[in-house]
Amino acid sequence: MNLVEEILAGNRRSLARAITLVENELPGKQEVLKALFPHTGKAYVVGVTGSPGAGKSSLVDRLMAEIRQRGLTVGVIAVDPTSPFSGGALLGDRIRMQEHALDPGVFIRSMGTRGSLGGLARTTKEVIKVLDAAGKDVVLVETVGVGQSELEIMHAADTTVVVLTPGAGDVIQTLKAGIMEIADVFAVNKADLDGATKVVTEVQTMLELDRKREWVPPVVPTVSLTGKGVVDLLDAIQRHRAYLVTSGKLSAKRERRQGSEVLDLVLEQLKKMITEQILQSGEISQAMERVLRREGDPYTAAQEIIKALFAGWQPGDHR
Ligand SMILES: Nc1nc2c(ncn2[C@@H]2O[C@H](COP(=O)(O)OP(=O)(O)OP(=O)(O)O)[C@@H](O)[C@H]2O)c(=O)[nH]1
Ligand SMILES: [Mg+2]
Repeated sequence: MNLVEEILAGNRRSLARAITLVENELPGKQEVLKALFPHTGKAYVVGVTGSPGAGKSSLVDRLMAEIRQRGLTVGVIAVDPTSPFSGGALLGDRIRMQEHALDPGVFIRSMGTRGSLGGLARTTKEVIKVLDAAGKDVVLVETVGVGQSELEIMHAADTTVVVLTPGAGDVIQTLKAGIMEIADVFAVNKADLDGATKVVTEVQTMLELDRKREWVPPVVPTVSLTGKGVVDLLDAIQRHRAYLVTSGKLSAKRERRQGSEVLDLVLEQLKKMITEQILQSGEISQAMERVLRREGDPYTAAQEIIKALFAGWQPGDHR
């Protein structure tokens, strides 16, 4: 059996190997992704995001257990853009993995940055597909909601859970970070602490101001330390899923996602091809020299380069 067949047959070691392949851009990555693609599209993807320390990991742990209780299998991707490690090297997640090592219905993977953040978003989407093809019913993706790249990761989710806490100014911070708009469900975690009820009311009030919403995100208090509210949280996620399915929005969302994936691949490929051609063209290095000698400006140089590039452009010339 080859790697792809082993993954489809439920082999965990092969699944882990394929993810490493994808994450580290190793040879054969594209072949594996191509062969797995026809088997994707079944998993439900739930993104969990929020400020650092909001309790995302512990909440994901609880959700995972509850999903298993309901007889479904689950894959977890913990994205940590601050970590240079990957492949499950994060300590906390290694402990998690040990706890669930005997449960074949669970697969957990941590991902850190390797190269650019833009790359991390793409790799995460690819790993989601691998878990999807491997037959996981639900894929949970945890990421700190701080930057553009994390927002982009959340675009891969069918349902996005934004985790807030009674911590000072958390709602304002989240608003500023632009992750309030992407929430389909709010979890107000650490509801055992003072001020949780106030946060729930704050968010509900804010949501009421925006009456155009067809789907009003539920606001669910949770305590991930004890598991309180986690059943309600998963119910809220299920309700959102049902809403997406019955309104036809799920397939629309996924179609859009698929389209932009193809476009992204085209642009990425084009960028490589054009860069190659620019570097090969002698005219272009002359233009750059002129800029270096202050005989020409970068703007004119760029225009000249584009002109030269497309003058010699032969569609179909490449691969
Ligand atoms: N009081 C209280 N503390 C909690 C709760 N959930 C998590 N914590 C604590 O909050 C801290 C952060 O929890 P994590 O689950 O690691 O939070 P996180 O959002 O994944 O953190 P990062 O991944 O570092 O951003 C830990 O010390 C937890 O013990 C809760 O429901 N109540
Ligand atoms: Mg975490």
